Amino acid sequence: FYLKRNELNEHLGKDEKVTLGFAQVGNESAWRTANTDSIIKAADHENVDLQLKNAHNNQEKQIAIMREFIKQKVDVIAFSPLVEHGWEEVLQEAKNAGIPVILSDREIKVQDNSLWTAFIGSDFVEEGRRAAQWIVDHMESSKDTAHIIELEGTKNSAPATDRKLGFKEVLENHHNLHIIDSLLGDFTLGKGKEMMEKALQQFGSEIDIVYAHNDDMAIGAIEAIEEYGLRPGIDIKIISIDATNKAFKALSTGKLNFTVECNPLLGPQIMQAAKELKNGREIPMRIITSEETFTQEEAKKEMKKRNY
Ligand code: GZL
Repeated sequence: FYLKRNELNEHLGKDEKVTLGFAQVGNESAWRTANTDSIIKAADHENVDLQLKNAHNNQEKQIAIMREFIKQKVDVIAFSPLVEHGWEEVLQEAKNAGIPVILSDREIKVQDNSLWTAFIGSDFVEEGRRAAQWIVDHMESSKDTAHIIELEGTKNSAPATDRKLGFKEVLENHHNLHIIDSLLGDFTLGKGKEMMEKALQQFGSEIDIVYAHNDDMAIGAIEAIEEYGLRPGIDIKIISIDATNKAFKALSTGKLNFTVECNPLLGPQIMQAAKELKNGREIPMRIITSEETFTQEEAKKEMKKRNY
């Protein structure tokens, strides 16, 4: 009788070394830095041959990197898609080459979901709901109106689309909460600051709350609010998502009011999935990471335990 090589290895309890091509979206935020570190560390720890390339927030570049991996005949491709659309062609090429694809941290919208094998990341709609729920729970009275500025992440990316959706879903039941403007901050501190400056020029002290889709844009908004002469966290409340140490610092100084965690430490799960796929084992289609939320009080305790 004949055992396929990988079955023989499995039988002997020896998995074959995996070559994983990872097309990282960019280095736009502190979250991304922690995510990339986690992937590199986990590959090293799991003895995975990792080829990680950075697409610098450019979809054409990300597709070109994936094509390189197909040419190199890597065992598995993983990527964090910059935006939700435009992946059919390169994913079909990977499928034709027999290379399974893991979606890391961000999902995509394709007609044929057999073009990707697994998604490892968070529920962004829930993150948006949690951000809005904090506002609802902290309004003096449900009669008070609140004017909200939304700083959106990268346009058409899954986190921006879904965090917007989840936030709006909660606001639908609270007509006293109004988003008076949504501006594109592209998940970066610089752009977040620039958009907040614009919002302050237009609305000034009429703004009660800022909802930033990530901590980096929230920090940018804090700088803009201070330069404008108002007190962030007091005159204008600020809520963000990610829970990186930037947020914990701002929470502990009272300049940020709340942050919703989005876990960047996906490396171990990605390596595990890649090894399962390489050795012909099935893996679940969706692996959602667990997450918390942090107030100013909770931040003071939590920040000692975190290293990103
Ligand atoms: C979320 C991730 C987002 C982070 C941002 O999983 O895709 O992209 O929230 C990062 O900080 O830029």
